[in-house]
Amino acid sequence: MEQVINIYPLVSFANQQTAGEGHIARVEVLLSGNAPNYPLVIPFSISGTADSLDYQISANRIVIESGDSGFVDITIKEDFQQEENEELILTFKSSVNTGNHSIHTIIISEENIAPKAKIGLVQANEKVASITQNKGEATVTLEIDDGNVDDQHIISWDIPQLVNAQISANQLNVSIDPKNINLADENKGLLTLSVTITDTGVGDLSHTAVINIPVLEQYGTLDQSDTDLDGIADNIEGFSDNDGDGIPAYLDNSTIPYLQQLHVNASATKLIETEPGLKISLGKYAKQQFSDGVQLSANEIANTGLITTDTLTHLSDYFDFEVSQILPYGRAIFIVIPLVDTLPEFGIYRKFTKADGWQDFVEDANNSLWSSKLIDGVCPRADSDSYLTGLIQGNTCLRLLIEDGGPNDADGIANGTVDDPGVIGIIPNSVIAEKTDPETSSSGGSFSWLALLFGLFIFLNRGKGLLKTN
Ligand SMILES: [Ca+2]
Ligand SMILES: [Ca+2]
Ligand SMILES: [Ca+2]
Ligand SMILES: [Ca+2]
Repeated sequence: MEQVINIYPLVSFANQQTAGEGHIARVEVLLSGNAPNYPLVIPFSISGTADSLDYQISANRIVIESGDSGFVDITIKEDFQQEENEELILTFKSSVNTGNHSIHTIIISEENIAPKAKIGLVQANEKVASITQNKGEATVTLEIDDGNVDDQHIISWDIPQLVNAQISANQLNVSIDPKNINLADENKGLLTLSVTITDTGVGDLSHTAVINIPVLEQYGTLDQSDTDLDGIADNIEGFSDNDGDGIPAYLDNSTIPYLQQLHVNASATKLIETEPGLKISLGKYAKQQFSDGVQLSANEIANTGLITTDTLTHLSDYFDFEVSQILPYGRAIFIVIPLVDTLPEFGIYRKFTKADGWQDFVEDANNSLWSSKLIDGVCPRADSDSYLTGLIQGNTCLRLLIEDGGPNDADGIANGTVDDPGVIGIIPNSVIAEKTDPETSSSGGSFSWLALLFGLFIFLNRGKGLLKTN
C-alpha cells in the first residue's frame, strides 16, 4: 500500500512537571512524525489555579519550524507569598491533531522538588553511545536540573577504579583515557558509571543516573551504503549519537524519543512505543552488541557473555530497552512492543536481571501485561483500550505496565528510568499438567483443599490467558 501523502502527525505534550518559583518550565510538544508543511503552529489555552501574576509566557502557541518537536518556556514568577501548590494547565485547541496527551500540567510548588541528573558521553567532539580506544580522551558529562532555583547539589560519582578517570573540579565532567581502561574480564567490554546528586532542599532529595558504555578497540569502516534508508550515506552519518538513544547515526532513522526501532531493515521498520515525554533508548546489552534497535537475537543475547541461560524455552526475539525521563519518579509507565511471532499458548513474559537471572514478570497493581491484535496493520497506541489483560494466544502486540523502582525494574530504584531485557517464554508442559491436574502432584485422595484452591486459581486466571483448563 502506498503511503498517503500529507499525513498530519499526532501532537502530544509530555505528561506533567513540577516547578518551583523562579524556575523556567520548558513545555515540550512531540510529533509522531514529520509534518507535511512547516512551520507547524500549535495553539493552546491556559487554565488552572495559577493566575497571571504567577507566570510569564511569550505566546499561547508553540511554533515548530522543522523536525518532530518544539517547546515553549514559561517563567514561574516569585510572588513572595506562601502558597499551597498551584496548577498551570495547558490544553491544545481543538484544531490540533491530538495524540496521547492533549493536556500538560505544571505543578507550581514551594516545596522541595527532586533534582534530575542527565549523563552524556562525548568523544572527539561528538556525542556518542560507545567509545573506542583509538579516538582519544572521552568525557562523561553531567547536567543538573532542579525545579528549585536556589538549591545546591552534592555530586557523588561511582566509577570503577581501574578506569583511571579524572573528575573535574566542579564534578560535572569525568575524563576517561580509553587506552588506559582496565576493565575486568567479567564486564565483557561494558563500562558502567553512575552518579548520585543530592540537593540542599528539605529532605535532601536525590537522583541516581547510570550510563553503560561499550568500550571498543575501534569502529568498523563505513562506506556509501545507506543502512537506515534516510538518503544519507553511512560514511557521512557516522557513529555520532546526537539524540542519545544508543544508536549511531548511520543506523538511526528516528529522532522521536518515545518511539524506537526494533531493527533497521529494508522491509518494514517496526517501532516499540511508550508515552510522549518519555524516551526509549537501547538497553546496555543491545548497546554492547552494537544492535541497530532494541530487538536482539538469541545469538546476540548469548554473545553478550553476561546473560545466563533460562530454564524455560523462549521465542526467537529478545527486547533490551531503557525508558527514561519518567516523572514523577516511581510511577508506572506503558510500553508497547510489536512482536515478531504471535503470542503462543502458555506464553509468559520473562525478564533478566544480573542479581536474579531469568524470572517471570511480576504482576501486581502497578505492573501488568496486556495484549492486542494488530489494528489497521499496526499495534494500537500505548493508551488504547484495545489491550486486554494477559498474553492472549495469537495476539501480536504486547503492552507492559512497568513501575519505576518496582519488581520489574532492574535498577531497583525509583529514579525515572526502567531497564533490562525481556522475552516471551513458554510455560513448560510439566508445569501446565501439574496445574491443570493437581491430583498427579498431590498425595491426597480424590478430593483435597489443594485441588479446590488450584481450581479457584485457574478459574480466576482463565480470562488472563496465562493458564488453560484443558
Ligand atoms: Ca530541589
Ligand atoms: Ca543513512
Ligand atoms: Ca541515535
Ligand atoms: Ca528505576
